[in-house]
Amino acid sequence: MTQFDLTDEQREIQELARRFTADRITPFAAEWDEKHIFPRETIKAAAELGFAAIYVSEESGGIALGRLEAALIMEAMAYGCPSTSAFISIHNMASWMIDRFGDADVKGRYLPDLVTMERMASYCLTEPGSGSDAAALKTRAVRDGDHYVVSGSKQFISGGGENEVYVTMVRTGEEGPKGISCLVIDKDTPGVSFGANERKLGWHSQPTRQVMFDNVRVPVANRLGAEGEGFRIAMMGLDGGRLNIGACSLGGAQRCLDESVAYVKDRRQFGKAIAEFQNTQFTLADMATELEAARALLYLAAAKVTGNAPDKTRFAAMAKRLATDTGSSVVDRALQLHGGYGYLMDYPIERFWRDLRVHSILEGTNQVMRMIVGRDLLKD
Ligand code: FAD
Ligand code: 2MC
Repeated sequence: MTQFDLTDEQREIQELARRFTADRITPFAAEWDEKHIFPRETIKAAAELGFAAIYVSEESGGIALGRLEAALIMEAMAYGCPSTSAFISIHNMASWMIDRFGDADVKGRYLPDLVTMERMASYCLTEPGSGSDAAALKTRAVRDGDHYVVSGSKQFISGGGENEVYVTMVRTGEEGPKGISCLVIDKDTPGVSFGANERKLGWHSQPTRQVMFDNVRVPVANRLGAEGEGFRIAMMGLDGGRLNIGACSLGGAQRCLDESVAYVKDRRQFGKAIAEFQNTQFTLADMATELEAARALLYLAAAKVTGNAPDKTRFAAMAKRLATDTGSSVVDRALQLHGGYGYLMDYPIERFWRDLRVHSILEGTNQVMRMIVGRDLLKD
């Protein structure tokens, strides 16, 4: 039985994240959403708990936990604000890539500030012409002595303009995945500029901008891994990122389920609490069942990524697909159970509905997730 349960240490970390969320996130999230406030101080406070470097090694200042622990933390924080939780997840992904693939020099120059969130990191893969087909990216890095000269643009970059560090996939060689390398680029390097903050349906607590590179000189020493390894590094980062995005959907959906359980007991129509209608009970039952099933798969996938299992990428894709689609479907039913009030900003449901919707699109669309799973099933 124990293999299906969390350990005491995992429960402690979950409890820590839940307390942090209740104190520092939940009371403020509606205002961040409405006024488009980026809660930098709150995010830095999360770093004090180690949440900026969850699976960064201890030698580099991280807390060196596994992917299940990361999912528990993301899930707990998303109970208050999925957008803020996901922002912290992306920072974790970029920081892990530096720790895992950087040499001692680059780690020493970046990680001390990233683990405390003195500096924050973005992940730059998508371009205007290449989203799902990420290996078609065109941003060029041409070698010039001990520098690369980088030109091109990245689209939809979370934290763009706000963050100090950009872990960026660039083309140093041939077309396709083998010609891609990964560079760490500072915000204040001459030639780096940003587009306008995108106007979005949700994820209002963090900015999304285009990042432009115009002959930006980046030291060769800022490359992670070897030339041509960038695509694999980017994909390995996403194995963990996708788990976290799925966990953000689980946390947001759990909040809406809990809100619904309270609401239906209180709201009366036709002379009784709406909780007494069988439709209400069956709807809640399905929401809870589907959420638990998605959670079980996500935790299993997280254990596989921690354990470097051969099928980890397939499981991360399956879990991201199921958790994000289920999360949105649960929140949609929560909104329906709230009737017209669910549509109002006086209740939190519509915010979660908007925030979770993008989880089926970013870090690989759910069609791309099916592509990864389908290809893996048919590979032999
Ligand atoms: P497309 O690739 O143009 O897809 C359009 C549609 O076609 C989708 O439904 C897709 O599933 C479908 N499709 C495409 N190819 C296939 C296929 N072979 N088979 C079946 N269907 C297919 N990117 C970053 O690098 N860093 C970030 O920080 C980041 N943050 C983001 C934040 C937000 C708010 C958003 C909206 C996006 C962010 N992204 C980021 C980009 C995100 O990863 C992409 O939007 C996503 O990968 C999809 O790419 P696209 O938008 O170009 O859509
Ligand atoms: N781990 C390690 N290596 C991997 C890997 C993984 N998870 N996935 C792919 N690779 C390797 C793969 O093994 C291959 O190497 P080799 O030929 O040596 O075997 C190489 O990478 C190329 O892989 P594919 O042949 O599968 O590449 P293809 O171009 O066909 O498609 C696809 C890859 C569609 C899966 C990839 O382009 C993809 O994930 N697209 C979605 C893009 C995406 O997720 N964007 C998210 C942006 S970040 C974001 O949204 C945020 C909010 C931060």
